[in-house]
Amino acid sequence: MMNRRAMLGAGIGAGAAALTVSAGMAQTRFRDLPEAASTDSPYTQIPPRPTTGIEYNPIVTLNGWSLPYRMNGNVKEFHLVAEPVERIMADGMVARLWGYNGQSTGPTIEAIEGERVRIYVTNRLPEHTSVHWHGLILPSGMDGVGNLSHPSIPVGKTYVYEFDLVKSGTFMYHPHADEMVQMAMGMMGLFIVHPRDPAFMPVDRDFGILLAAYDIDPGTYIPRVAEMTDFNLWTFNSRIFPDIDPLVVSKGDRVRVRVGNLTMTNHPIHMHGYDFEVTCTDGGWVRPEARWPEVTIDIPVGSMRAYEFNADHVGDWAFHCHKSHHTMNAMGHELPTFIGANKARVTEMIRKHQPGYMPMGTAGMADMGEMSMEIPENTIPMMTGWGPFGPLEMGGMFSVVKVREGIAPDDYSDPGWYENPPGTQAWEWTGELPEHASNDSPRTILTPRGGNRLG
Ligand SMILES: [Cu+2]
Repeated sequence: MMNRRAMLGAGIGAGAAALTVSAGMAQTRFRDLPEAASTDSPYTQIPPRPTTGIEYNPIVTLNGWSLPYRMNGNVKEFHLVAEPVERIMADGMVARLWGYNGQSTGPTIEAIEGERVRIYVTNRLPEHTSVHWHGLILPSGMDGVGNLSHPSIPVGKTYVYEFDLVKSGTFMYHPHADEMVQMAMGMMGLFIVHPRDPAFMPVDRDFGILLAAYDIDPGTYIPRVAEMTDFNLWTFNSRIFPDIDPLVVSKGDRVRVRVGNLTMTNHPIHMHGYDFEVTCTDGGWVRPEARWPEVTIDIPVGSMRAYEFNADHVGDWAFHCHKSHHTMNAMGHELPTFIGANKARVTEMIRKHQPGYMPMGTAGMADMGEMSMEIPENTIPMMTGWGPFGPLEMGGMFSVVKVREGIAPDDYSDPGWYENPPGTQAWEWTGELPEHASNDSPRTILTPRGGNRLG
């Protein structure tokens, strides 16, 4: 197990190795494999900031972590282990997946533009694999398409990939061997290359999310790998709401959110409270004159989008996929519609045999968010998770961006729910306007032109 302190230790160790090399002791080159770090924690682990060499702001992988490295001469070395893992998708639900170094999604690989990386990949799966470095520019034989770029990595063997990072940006890694199965089982990770010039596109907070979809029947543990469209678990980094960590931000921060999609459908990722611009794709940085404002970024299949915003608006802002079925957990899609149906008589009849029977869905399905129905073990209700005022009726690809004043630079701990200042929260109409609803608000200076005015 690798806790945050151990991560820091690994980072400091790596820094010390780099220091040794720069002191002219390159003859102490390692000839053994780098240690394969592993974690069983599904919580966000904040990577340490670099202590030597080029400065960069590490990415925070939501409910994930960054792979420790060591310097071997001037080469940055990583050790990825492809293996079966257990992922706690939410409290009360474990998925038996395939991943890397103890987790699915795998750890984020972080390096710097201009560096040479050497990535040892050990295959502990029951079948061959390979690793494709999605979006990176590299020699053909390093591209990781099994039996096209190089022989697939047999069970029990370690292969070495080595290449120069010729550009900075937002990339991914995933198998290109029995791809349908291996990606449906959760094999994927982020690969972030930081700019060599720390003054290029700097941000205060940088979040990383990979979208993954699974089809795990209620009461079971292993994804149905042949499913093409009807998935029932829509995840950020193989984690589902209500147990996806919030994106914690300090007011005034420049924030980047990088989202990659390795599911079988597109995901329109929507963030409330802000407008923003895509600044990077897996093809590279977007020139300023080529950007346009958005509030929802569609992430196509097999693509990455990074967007940025200035965190000027404090509050709790929903952040989610806008496909409403993707903010649900363990959903069956054969549910009949009962809206408007009168179930009184049938309820009476069923209760003779099953006294606890609850008729549902006759006024919509929101009642499912509140009731705790009996569900199979290892299954999370379809909509769950509570906010400060009641159930959120959400699951799946949903989290909250929490913007507050004065959060310390490396603090990502949950600040709790936002308390709306007096007069800034929707209120119940009781027949007259309260005092705070002044008609002399300076905001009304901007009178709309044209129609749409009532009376
Ligand atoms: Cu979606």
